[in-house]
Amino acid sequence: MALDQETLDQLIDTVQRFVQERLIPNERKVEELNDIPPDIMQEMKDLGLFGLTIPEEFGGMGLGMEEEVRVINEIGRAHGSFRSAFATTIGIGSQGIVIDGTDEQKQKYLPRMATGECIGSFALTEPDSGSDAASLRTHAKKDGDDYIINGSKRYITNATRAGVFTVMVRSNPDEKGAAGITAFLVEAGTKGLSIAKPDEKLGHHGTLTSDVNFDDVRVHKSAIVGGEEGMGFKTAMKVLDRGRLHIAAGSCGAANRLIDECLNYAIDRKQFGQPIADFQLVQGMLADSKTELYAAWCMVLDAAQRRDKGERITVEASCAKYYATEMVGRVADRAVQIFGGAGYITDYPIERFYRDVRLYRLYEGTSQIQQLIIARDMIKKAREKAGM
Ligand code: COS
Repeated sequence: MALDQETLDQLIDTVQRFVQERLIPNERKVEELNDIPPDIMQEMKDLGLFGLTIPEEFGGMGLGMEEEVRVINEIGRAHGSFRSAFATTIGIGSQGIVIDGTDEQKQKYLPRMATGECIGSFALTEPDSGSDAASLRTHAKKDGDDYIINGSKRYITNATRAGVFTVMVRSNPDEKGAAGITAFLVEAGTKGLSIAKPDEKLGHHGTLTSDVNFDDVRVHKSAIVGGEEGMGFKTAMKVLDRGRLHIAAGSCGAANRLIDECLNYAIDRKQFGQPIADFQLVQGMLADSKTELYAAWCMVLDAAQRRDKGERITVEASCAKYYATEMVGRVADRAVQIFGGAGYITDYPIERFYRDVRLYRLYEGTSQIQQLIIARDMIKKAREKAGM
């Protein structure tokens, strides 16, 4: 734990108030603008949200995993795009540098990331490489002390806002798998780097994702994360271990909000002469949502605590992400059911959550990729045990 209990409680309390007083009242504005209102973006920076996980020596709060999931659980109550605006900077866009970066890279980027001045973005996915991340084709050719990068990345969150991208690139054309991949830090504005117009999406309006194209982009070898070629895939996977728990925590936050919305509505709404909360079929839905949320949150906390103890939590992060993101999908579906027609119109936040939480089962590894990671590890261990 980076913070003592009292300081953590104060942080959670501040975030809760910020969510209630600033983020939730501005949710509709995010939908209207398809962007985060500039004053809210500034307030998120002032609160230190862009530095939550950046080590203290570089100006951040240096939160451990448990502390991070507790904060993200609160932020997750609001429109998902508020979280997403700073999530790449505290997560997949900075953690490669935090975990594997050189001292020089940490000094160069982390202090500006912690203040939100430099937004971090993570570029792994490509038009022909999604779940099979190790098959990526964006490539780098060595030219003296430089590398020249060519290729294209897809669905890159915060690309238009980014100051620096962690880009996974094939630096060894003879090595078709994970071992040929190197992570480079490429700054926005570098000649040859272009960002396409943001994608139009089912949900998460206000989160801007785009293609990022590399056309003879020249970077110095000092831009290699950690300075060593061929380590990029492992860096990406380590970053995703943490990122998947973050998404699981955000899913729990969204489920918490949905359940509160359902309770308020069910107590208020009367049919057949009584509040619908008094009908057992509605109670069944409320109870199922509460139970599944409790299970997901226990998984998230356990995995986070294990990571803070130094355990490798690849499997636990996948279990938590898989369960929590599927759980919030079911909770959102029940919420639409409890709200009835009101759950389908934009006057209430339910239809938006229903669309937004669908994304959680896709990014940072689909549910099927999580299943694959979990089962592969089970089978490997069973074979080892059997001496096979
Ligand atoms: N931490 C550290 N190292 C890891 C790791 C982790 N979590 N996961 C894998 N590695 C290492 C492996 O140990 C292996 O190293 P060795 O070759 O030294 O043994 C190497 O990385 C390759 O791993 P693996 O063989 O498991 O790679 P696969 O190509 O089979 O792919 C999956 C593994 C499917 C898990 C990976 O491609 C994946 O996560 N896909 C989904 C991608 C994703 O989440 N995309 C979302 C985009 S980001 S929003």
